[in-house]
Amino acid sequence: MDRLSNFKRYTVTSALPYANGPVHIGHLAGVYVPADIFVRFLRMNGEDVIFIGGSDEHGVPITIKALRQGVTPQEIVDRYHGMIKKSFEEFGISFDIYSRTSNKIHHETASAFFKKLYEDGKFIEKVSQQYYDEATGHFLADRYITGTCPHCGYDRAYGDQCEKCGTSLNATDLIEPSSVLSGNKPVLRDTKHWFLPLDQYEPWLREWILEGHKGDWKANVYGQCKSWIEQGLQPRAVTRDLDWGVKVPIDGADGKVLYVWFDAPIGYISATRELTPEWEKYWKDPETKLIHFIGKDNIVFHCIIFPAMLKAEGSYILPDNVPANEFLNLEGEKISTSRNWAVWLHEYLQEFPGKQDVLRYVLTSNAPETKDNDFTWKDFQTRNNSELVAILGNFINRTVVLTHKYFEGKVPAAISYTDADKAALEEMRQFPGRIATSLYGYRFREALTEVMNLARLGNKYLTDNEPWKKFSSDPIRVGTILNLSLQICAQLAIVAEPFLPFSAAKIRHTLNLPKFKWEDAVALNWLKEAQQLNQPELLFEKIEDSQIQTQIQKLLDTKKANLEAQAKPPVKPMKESIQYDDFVKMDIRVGTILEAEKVAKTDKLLKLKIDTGIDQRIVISGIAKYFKPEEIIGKRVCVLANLSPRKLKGIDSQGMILMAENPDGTLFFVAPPDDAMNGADIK
Ligand code: B3M
Ligand code: ZN
Repeated sequence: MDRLSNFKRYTVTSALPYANGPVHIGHLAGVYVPADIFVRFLRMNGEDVIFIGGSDEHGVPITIKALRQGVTPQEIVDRYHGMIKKSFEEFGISFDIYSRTSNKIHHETASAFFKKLYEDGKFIEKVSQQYYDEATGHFLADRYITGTCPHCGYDRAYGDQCEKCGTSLNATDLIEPSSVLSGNKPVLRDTKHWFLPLDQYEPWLREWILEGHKGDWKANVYGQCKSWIEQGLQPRAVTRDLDWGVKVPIDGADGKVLYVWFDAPIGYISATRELTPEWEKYWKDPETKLIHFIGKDNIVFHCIIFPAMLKAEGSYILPDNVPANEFLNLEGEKISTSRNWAVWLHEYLQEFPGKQDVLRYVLTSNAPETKDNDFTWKDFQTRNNSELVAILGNFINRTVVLTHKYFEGKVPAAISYTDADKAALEEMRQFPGRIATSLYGYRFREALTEVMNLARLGNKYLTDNEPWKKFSSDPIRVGTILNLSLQICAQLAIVAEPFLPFSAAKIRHTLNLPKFKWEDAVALNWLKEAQQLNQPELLFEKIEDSQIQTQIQKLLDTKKANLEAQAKPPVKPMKESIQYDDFVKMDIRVGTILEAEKVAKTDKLLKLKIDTGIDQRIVISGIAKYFKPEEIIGKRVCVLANLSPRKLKGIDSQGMILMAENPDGTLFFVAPPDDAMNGADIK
């Protein structure tokens, strides 16, 4: 067991969620609830532990969202960072710090890290060809480019990763790439970047992971690392041509920032620096155990790339374990922020106020620890009603109510134990150790099952002994039965604390107990004779079919909305912003089409004679595929009048007609209002 190895302290990190949307049950189940259980457990053991979290505020998902909404990336991250932080607080995720990567301290830390590697000659500098969108003038990094995954054929893979098969990609690997900005096929252009030569770290990674962590890292994590290493590692660019992120801190790198996956994990270090001046002992002392809680799509970054960065830097410790989870699906489908297929934490709390522990419970007992799992509302209801209410809540409530009924709420004495009592006590002694073993092995579901088994033991003990039938004939025996039952309640308050912190606090309050250490859980004598109990608090309540039906209906509505949205092709993203002066340079007039005819030898062009109010002039327009000449004579139009004349098929075209194009390609004249005269100035 891990505990036997000599560690003085723990640094526990949890993936930094992108601040481009609120957090949902998938985040909680995959990363934050298991990390929180682990940390609460370590704290109860008196360990020196820090629990690090924060928002990842760089990266293309954020700039794309900003672009789509026509706001700045800073506005996006400000909006979501606050929301995410609040959700974590509300669910009792007990971070020692929840920071953010747009902080100054992070920019400084990431910059210095890059600089050190740069000065130590750890990078290779390469001019390479990267996709460039000629229409918008951008290099297309990562998610700015989509195409078909060369590994699995998924047709919406991104330039950095295929979300279907999980493979990490370079944009040039994509088949049929297209720009997210314009939809155009991008071209290759030269650009200089800095690469971490992962290939050079391969022998070391083999030894450190494939030999050193065989059997101790989870099979899903080890397996992914193995397949990565065996596919052969390539140098990886750690900079990007973008303007949102940590600026590359060297000369000649204008317009370039650190790749988000270079800066984000350094965010764990920055947050620790922000938390404590003693940050170095949490990152540089070999007696510190570093553990990263993440989801499976982050494995390569935390097991291969970040460790290679830390190794290259030279003064840091490496992760001791990376207990990554698989994915949680929702009602049989992949959770998706963009399709709104999720249970959002802030909405859950509006609909199930005070029920944080219910969700923590359901997500842990159904955690995707070894394979993808499914969250269903039916299962949520069943686990609440037949486990939390019927087993845990019921046992504690019955015991406390009976103590109030027979002994005025004072803990009765245990006078003499029967053999069955002794067996129950012996069983109780086993639980804390068993639960701890599961927790040290990152098997949180198994650990929680044991907690519930302790409550089952309590229920069975009460049912077997039937104190309610014996009080008039043998109150002394009833006292012993309730004393023992109350000790089980107290033990539950201790061992449930990492999993169900809100309920554990209620149980402690009912029993009038302080917060105990984990080692106290084997003592079995927390409650002293005649100690006064409080009235029982409501721990869990039944969830009705109608509540579940509401949730299911909400998902059906989402599905319907998605289908409707799918039928509509997406609106083109906005172009880059311009100045007012750029706009007023255009002279746009209301006009009328007087004559229209096809231009000979083309099937695209129409020759139009237009009355612009200023003059009558010829405009050649590429609309022949959409309109017949005879249909448009007399049409009122808007004309860009001061566009320099251009020769098309030997004819001088003097201006341009404004058209509106739907995402599906259908085309319309921009029609001026009836009252506007020819020559009216559009502004
Ligand atoms: N923001 C990706 C994610 O949310 C990324 C994690 C960073 S951890 C350093 O899945
Ligand atoms: Zn793929």
